Amino acid sequence: MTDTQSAYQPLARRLADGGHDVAAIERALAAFSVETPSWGYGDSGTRFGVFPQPGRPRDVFEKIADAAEVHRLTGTAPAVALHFPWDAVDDLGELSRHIADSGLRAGAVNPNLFQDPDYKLGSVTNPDPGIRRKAIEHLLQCVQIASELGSTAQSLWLADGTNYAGQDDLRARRDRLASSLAELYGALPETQELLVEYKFFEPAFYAIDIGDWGSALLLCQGLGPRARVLVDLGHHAQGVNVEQIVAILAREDRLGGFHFNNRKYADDDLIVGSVNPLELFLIFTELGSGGRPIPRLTIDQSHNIEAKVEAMVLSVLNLQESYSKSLLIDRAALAQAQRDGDVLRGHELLLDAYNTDVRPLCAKVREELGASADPIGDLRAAGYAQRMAQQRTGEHQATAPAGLGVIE
Ligand code: RM4
Ligand code: MN
Ligand code: MN
Repeated sequence: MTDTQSAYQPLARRLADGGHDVAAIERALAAFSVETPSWGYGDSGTRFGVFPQPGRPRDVFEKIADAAEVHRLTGTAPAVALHFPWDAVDDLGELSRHIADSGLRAGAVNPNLFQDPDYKLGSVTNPDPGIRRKAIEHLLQCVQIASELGSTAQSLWLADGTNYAGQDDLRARRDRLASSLAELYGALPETQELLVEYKFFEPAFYAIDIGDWGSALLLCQGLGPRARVLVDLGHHAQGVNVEQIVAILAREDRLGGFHFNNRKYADDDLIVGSVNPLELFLIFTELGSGGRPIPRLTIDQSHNIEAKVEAMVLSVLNLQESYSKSLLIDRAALAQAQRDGDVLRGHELLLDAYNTDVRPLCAKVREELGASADPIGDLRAAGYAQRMAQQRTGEHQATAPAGLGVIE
């Protein structure tokens, strides 16, 4: 018996004895998929400095190679989200072929409206119509890029906002925002959706133009059915109940997906599940209630001091494990406890699932997908990071500047 089987069999038996349909759980796990971000493989740091890692990718093609390694090991990360102009290339056809040849597909396209000096007072909300036009043209160009890459989403986060009361008219900014996004939405082909991401702070200090899920939702409702809200786990005030936001958005059919990461203090972009694994499980618990398909799940992290590919593998594993725990919830018993008004029975049922060690189950499913039972062990044993450090020397294409780890 292999190691995987000897740990798996008692778990599978226990689950089956407890009334679980183990085969159905495994099918759901095998279908689970996550997008990893091209920008999570490249240079990043804090506003105080960047620590370049040997072996980090020099361009988008090498970022795709790292993403392919993560998928090879986990079997669960078949798509890579892209960021423009960071990932701009001369020949999109070549990029598209490289993505496909690497066994991947293009994930969401993320326009970048936060670095050009013209956007100092805002991009699509800017009081200057010429600058608004420039921002809208970038968004329209990203729609084209997504079409050429076969991507099915625009994923938009704006840094727009004001620093002082009186700096600009808040309602006029909202009008400009709504009409700019309406132009973008009008240009979206049927095959693409628009994800609108909110964040309550940074980089503006007074009024953020899309600061919370409610203002994102209102925009989406004004745009049309293919506009949905994207929840980034680092973009709320401390203590906010993110899983409740998930429930509310899902009920309105406006939950577009996630940017997964974890934080201790602000938008720290640490490895998902590393700080608050219970919150992550409760988010998956909400996703599994109500019978809607799982929305787009993307990692949005900044690996400043940790080994980048290993960090991404660990993130995918944390997501896979958290999701599989949510599949173990006895939903019928939970509904009964809720009908009975039995406060702690429902809570215990969640904890039963959360406290199950699902690692053998995930390992078995990964093996069946042709991936690895022990992805981190295999990554280290194969010396991927060392090999890349030898191969990837010389010039690096500029991407995220110093400071992005904090401002994002
Ligand atoms: C933002 C936000 C976006 C990400 C950029 C890099 O804060 O989280 O999703 O695309 O940073
Ligand atoms: Mn994000
Ligand atoms: Mn962020």
